[in-house]
Amino acid sequence: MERGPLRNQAEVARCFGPRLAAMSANRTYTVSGMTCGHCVAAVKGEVGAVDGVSGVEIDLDSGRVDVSGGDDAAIREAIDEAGYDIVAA
Ligand SMILES: [Cu+2]
Repeated sequence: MERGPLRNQAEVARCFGPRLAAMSANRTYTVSGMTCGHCVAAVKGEVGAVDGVSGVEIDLDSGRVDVSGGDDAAIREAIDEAGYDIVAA
């Protein structure tokens, strides 16, 4: 009989390891053009809808956008989609 739990754990790590790593990554972007709470909400909405993103924190004054999880390229696209420019990441 196979040692189910151990084998499963290894399989889970192999299958989901990279995905879990991507999902738990924290990224910071500096975005220009956000001038009010509506801008913040727009960026938050677009970025928050990206696959794998579990959290978005935005500081309006500095333009700092902290994103938990998700794919870098998809996050950049979402910020662009919301109508704002990334000046640093
Ligand atoms: Cu605004």
